[in-house]
Amino acid sequence: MRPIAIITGASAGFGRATAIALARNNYDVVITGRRSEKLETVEEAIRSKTDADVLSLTFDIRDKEAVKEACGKLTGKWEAIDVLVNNAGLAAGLSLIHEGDVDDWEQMIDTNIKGLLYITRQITPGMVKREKGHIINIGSIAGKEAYEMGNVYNASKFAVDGLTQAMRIDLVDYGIKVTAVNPGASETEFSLVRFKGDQEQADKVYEGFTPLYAEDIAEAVLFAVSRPPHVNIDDLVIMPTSQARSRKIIRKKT
Ligand code: NDP
Ligand code: 8X3
Repeated sequence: MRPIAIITGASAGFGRATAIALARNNYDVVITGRRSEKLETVEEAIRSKTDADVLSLTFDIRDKEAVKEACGKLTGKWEAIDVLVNNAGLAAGLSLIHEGDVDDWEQMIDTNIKGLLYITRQITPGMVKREKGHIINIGSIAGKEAYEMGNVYNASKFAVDGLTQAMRIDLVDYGIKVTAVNPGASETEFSLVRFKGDQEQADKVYEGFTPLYAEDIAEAVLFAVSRPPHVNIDDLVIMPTSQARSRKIIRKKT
């Protein structure tokens, strides 16, 4: 039987690339997100390129009841989840702390922290029962060091770092692996979302250097899940070569 992975936020970016990479490497995949039309394109890509079985679940990860209801659909062959990739997340805005938008703050906290917890709470009891499983939390360099105007996004990713450490401790008795993958600047829909659809502002983030791409992070997830049973990758920080710190990026003048 093929192992099963559930990837949150698989309609774009890292999640999409990770779902495709896992499907190419013998996993059947459950893909989640809010945009069903985007999930359909990921389903098509997986079906056309691999033999994997794929199940799309459309829900907002901030909605506790919706998460519960969606996970209730994981029956039959989909019940025994081997890998949970907690990836759904976002940054909303970039403002000094005294100028921040409280709605943006709530969106980040509700998605990056509470959403991650809601789905983890649904999926981990089965892993504990089976004494088998692997949780990959997508953190960030923003969860390792704060940067100017990062404040609440930083805090949400520091929380992911803390939760990863806590999950590792709580789940080690049950043979469950827990890994954090913490990327630096990566060109996905991330900046377009952060700047609320302002493409020009989003493009500026990646100007003059080569950022990471979604496939780079998918490969890291694949590496972590393909280690032998006695090896757990606890914490990976992956940066573009030109980025040494959050705000130390070498850019070529154009
Ligand atoms: P994208 O914007 O490309 O993808 C984000 C994914 O999260 C989408 O599939 C989106 O799906 C999903 N998502 C967002 N909000 C919700 C929600 N409320 N409910 C369900 N799904 C949601 O960004 P990335 O791929 O770059 O981001 C993935 C993760 O990586 C995030 O946690 C981000 O913080 C982190 N990260 C990103 C970095 C970067 O530079 N790009 C660097 C370090 C970490 P939909 O809109 O369909 O709901
Ligand atoms: C995304 C990377 O540096 O834009 O987590 O916060 S950064």
